[in-house]
Amino acid sequence: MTVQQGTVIAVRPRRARVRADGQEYDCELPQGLIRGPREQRTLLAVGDRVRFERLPSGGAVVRRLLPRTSKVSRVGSLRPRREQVIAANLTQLLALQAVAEPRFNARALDRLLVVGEAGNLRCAVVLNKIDLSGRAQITTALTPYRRAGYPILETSALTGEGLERLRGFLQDEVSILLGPSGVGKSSLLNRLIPGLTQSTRQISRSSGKGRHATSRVDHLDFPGGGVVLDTPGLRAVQPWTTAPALAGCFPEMRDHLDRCRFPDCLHRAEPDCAVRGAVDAGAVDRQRYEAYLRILASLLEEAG
Ligand SMILES: Nc1nc2c(ncn2[C@@H]2O[C@H](COP(=O)(O)OP(=O)(O)O)[C@@H](O)[C@H]2O)c(=O)[nH]1
Ligand SMILES: [Mg+2]
Ligand SMILES: [Zn+2]
Repeated sequence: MTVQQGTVIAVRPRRARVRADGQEYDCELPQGLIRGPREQRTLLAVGDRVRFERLPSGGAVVRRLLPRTSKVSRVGSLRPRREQVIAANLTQLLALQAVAEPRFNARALDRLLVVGEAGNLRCAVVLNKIDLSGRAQITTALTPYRRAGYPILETSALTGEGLERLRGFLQDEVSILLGPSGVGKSSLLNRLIPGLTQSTRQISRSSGKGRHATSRVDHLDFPGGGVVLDTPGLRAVQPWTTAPALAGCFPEMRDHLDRCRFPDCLHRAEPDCAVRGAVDAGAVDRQRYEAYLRILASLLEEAG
């Protein structure tokens, strides 16, 4: 029996594909890593590091999940409220939006950035489809994010503009690409990774929403070093965090948090709130503060 350490590169209901020393193993999971007799869902996520054992029979079994350094985590769709880890041990999250097709969605972007911050990831924004008309307007709409300190990468998978900067961003990092279906995640990766043929889909004209061309997290080696995870479109993401921790997920608010009068201030209507002071003084964008309030309300409601 040999016990080895490896990285999960794909998950299925009761199994995980684990890579170790350039080899891949199809592993069974112990009961402790499967949630619920009904759901039969693995508690492992792509990127997880595990200890696994190769059996004399030729099979393999995961024995232990090793601690995560970071994660991309949301509230699962099933009740009761539970954490759904989408990926683990990443260095950065790239939140994608498009100039159009699908329409720019600031609220989706706000939530994805909170997911990244809550999961201990460096975050950046990618604005794709800059070849389409309306670019200037969306670039302006991204000003609050730029001011919050997020790098903004503007790209076109169609013309190739901005791809070298994106390549530099992905090089030697472990990144996840998140954003609504149809913004061009797979198209960008197809251009950056030679030989890659991730399926891409035309956006259906009627709904304006991209169809789900991918249904899982794809673990892709980046040429020259690094890993990129391609994902299907995530719509209404509820970040896995708590109301008191939420303000810490807005980098531009962090510096002000210890100056509120009340240590448990949620920065709504409390007197002497330093965050609201910073909003009034223009140091924190009002739009981002409103995003904070919206997500806070949804967290409080669901905890309710
Ligand atoms: N005009 C334009 N179309 C793009 C661009 N990137 C992707 N597309 C198109 O948008 C559609 C969705 O792309 P896809 O890569 O599947 O998006 P994903 O769902 O985020 O992976 C496809 O029809 C692509 O050809 C771009 O930069 N400009
Ligand atoms: Mg895709
Ligand atoms: Zn406050």
